[in-house]
Amino acid sequence: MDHMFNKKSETLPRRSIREMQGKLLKKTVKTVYKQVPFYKMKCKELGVTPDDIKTWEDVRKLPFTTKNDLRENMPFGMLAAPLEKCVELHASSGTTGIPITACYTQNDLDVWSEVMARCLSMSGLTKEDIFQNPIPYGTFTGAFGFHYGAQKVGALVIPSGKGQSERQIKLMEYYGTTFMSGVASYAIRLGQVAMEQGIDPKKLKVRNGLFGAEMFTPGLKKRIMDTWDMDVHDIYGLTEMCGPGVSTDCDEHDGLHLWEDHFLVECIDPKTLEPVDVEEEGELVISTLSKTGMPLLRYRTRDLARLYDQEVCNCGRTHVRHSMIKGRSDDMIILRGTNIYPGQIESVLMKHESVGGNWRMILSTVNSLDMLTVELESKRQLSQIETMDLEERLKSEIQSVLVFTPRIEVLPPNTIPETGLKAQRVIDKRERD
Ligand code: DLL
Repeated sequence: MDHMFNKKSETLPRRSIREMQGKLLKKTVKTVYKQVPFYKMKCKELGVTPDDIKTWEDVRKLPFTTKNDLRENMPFGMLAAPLEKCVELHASSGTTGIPITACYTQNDLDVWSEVMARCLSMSGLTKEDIFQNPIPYGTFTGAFGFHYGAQKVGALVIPSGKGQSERQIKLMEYYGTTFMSGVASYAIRLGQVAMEQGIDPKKLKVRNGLFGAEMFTPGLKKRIMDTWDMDVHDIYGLTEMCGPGVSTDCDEHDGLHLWEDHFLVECIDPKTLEPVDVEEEGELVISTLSKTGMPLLRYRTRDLARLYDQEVCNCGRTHVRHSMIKGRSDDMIILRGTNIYPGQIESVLMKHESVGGNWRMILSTVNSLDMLTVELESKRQLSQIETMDLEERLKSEIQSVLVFTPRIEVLPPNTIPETGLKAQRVIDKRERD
């Protein structure tokens, strides 16, 4: 059963949430207008001043912020507080160019711990839990966010870091870990490593897990639940906002509650930049309402999701829910004129009991034509006949989704190389003109 860490805030009447958002937004705009040259310039271009912001709906008068805007002002140009007020720095993994750097004031760390404590409690964490945190401690926000939040709940935190998977399993066995955090694909990897060591993950004491940081279909979620015999919750967040802690799904498992007393979310059509209708898919755009280190206005996350109608959820929380993240708008691949999201492939793969959790798509050019090869690990070593049978079935099922036939390669367990923090689902080797 989930538990509310901060019942008063989590069940605020909607009207109070909206009033609060209006006030906090106005305060944030006032600060960035004064302290951040980038925002002063952008607001002037649009002819908007802090006095124009009266209610939450006035957010639409404000300028957007893109990842590129951040890059151009990195590392410290977007700060609204002087560096001497900042006490911690985090940065995104920066696979493409300049890392996005965020500096936190003590206030920001307090807010982060609070929203993480809410997310963790919502996923079942209590002070009786032994909480293992198999995420690298470093500039990536993951480990510290979970660490601060779990301590705030009062759980016993094992800061095990990432890597050394055999050791992670030993720690779980030795200390009797009951709750695990992490990057979704790593939970699968750990399960396999346990089995290779002759330990059935189900026999360990881990009963709850909170995972995120990457695309994570219901199929993969179920796979983790079955492997570990645990309940799994999904947590969303990004370095620009705080790191993990923006939203999580409650026990209803019907959307992720986004903490509206700290974040103001919109859902827009990435082409027209206009709001989409309720329940319609669009890009999440988020403004921070309580940050003092690097507050952001209308940050374009590039993450695609749907915002649900704002009725009260059965769990009692009043904060808006969004669907799981379908993927990033820049994850979409165009292959022979067809738009593909990696999630579509994952959904097909995870329906098959004999498919393991690790997989990737390799795009190549053969005779001037785009080619898709889906590489996947089987859960256990398969015979030649079983392999051929699985390949044939996957070929036709994926073809019915994509309209053309991919090549399928079934590999033995644990053969797809680890790619660092997050799984790399797409490898594009296509020749460009
Ligand atoms: O990944 C923060 C985080 C750490 C979230 C641990 C959850 C757990 P970044 O490295 O800045 O921060 O990457 C943020 O990851 O814009 C999404 O595209 C993706 N992402 C994060 N959580 C989810 C999720 C962390 N639950 C980017 N589902 C975001 C799908 C997610 N994608």
